[in-house]
Amino acid sequence: MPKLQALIFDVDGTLADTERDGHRIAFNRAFAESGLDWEWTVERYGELLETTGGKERLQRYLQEDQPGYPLTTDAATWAATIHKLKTKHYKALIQAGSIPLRPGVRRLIQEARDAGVRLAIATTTTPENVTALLEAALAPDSLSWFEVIAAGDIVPAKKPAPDIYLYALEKMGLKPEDCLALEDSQQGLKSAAQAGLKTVITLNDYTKNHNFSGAAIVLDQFGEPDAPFQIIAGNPGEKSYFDIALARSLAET
Ligand code: XBP
Ligand code: MG
Repeated sequence: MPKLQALIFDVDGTLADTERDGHRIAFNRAFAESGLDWEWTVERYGELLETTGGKERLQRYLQEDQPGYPLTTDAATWAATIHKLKTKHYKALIQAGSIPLRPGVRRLIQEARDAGVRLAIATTTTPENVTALLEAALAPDSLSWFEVIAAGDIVPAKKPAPDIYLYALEKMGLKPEDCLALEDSQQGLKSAAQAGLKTVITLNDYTKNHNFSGAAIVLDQFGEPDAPFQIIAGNPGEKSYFDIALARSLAET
C-alpha cells in the first residue's frame, strides 16, 4: 500500500488567492508603466486565466484584443518585456503583505513538517513570485521548508502539461503514488493527473465552475478546526478540515 511521502503544492489560487488582486493588478500596472491604456477587468482576466503563464497570457491577449497593436519586435520579446515589469509590480504587491494565505494552508504545512511529510512546489508562476509569497505570507525562512521549487520556465510546457509535476517528482526521487498534489484549477488537475498524481482541489471564485472529475476530493478550502470546509465532491469521512490524516487516507486508498 502506498504511503504518503510528500505534498506537492500549486501556488496561485491554492496557497493564496493571488490572481484577481495580485497578478491582474500587476499586469495592469505594467501596461500603465508602458504607456498603454489597457485594463484587464476581473471578468476578462477570468477568461485569460485559461492560458497558464503570464507571458503566454499576454500574447493571447495581444492576438485576441489588440490585433492592430504596432509591435516593433516579435510578440514573444514584447511579452517578455511587459512581463518583466509585471513581475516587479507583483513582487511589490506581495511584499507589501496585500495577499494572505488561504485558510488552513499554514496549519497544513506545519503539520506536514511535524509529521516528516516532505514538501514541494509545482507552479507555472515565475520563481521570484514564489519566493516573494512564501517569505511575505508564510515565514521569512519558509523557502527552505520546500525541497523542490518547480516553477515557471524550468520546463518548456506549462500546465496542463504534466512536465512541472514530473520534474518535481524526479528531483525528489519519488513515485507519484507516494505523493498528493494540491491544486485549485482544471489545468492544474490535468497536469497533476497526467503525471500520475492523486489531486486535492480547493476551489476559488475563478475556478468554481471548472470540471474537477478525477480529483481525489474537491473542497471549497482546506478549512480549520473551527471553520469547516464544504465538500463539493468526494468523501472526507468524519473530517471537517483537511489535515495530514485525511491526506494520508486519500493517498492510501
Ligand atoms: C498560475 C498561472 C500564472 C500566474 C502568473 O497557474 O497561470 O501564470 O497567473 O504568473 P497555476 P507569471 O496556479 O496553475 O500554476 O506571470 O509569473 O507567469
Ligand atoms: Mg493554481
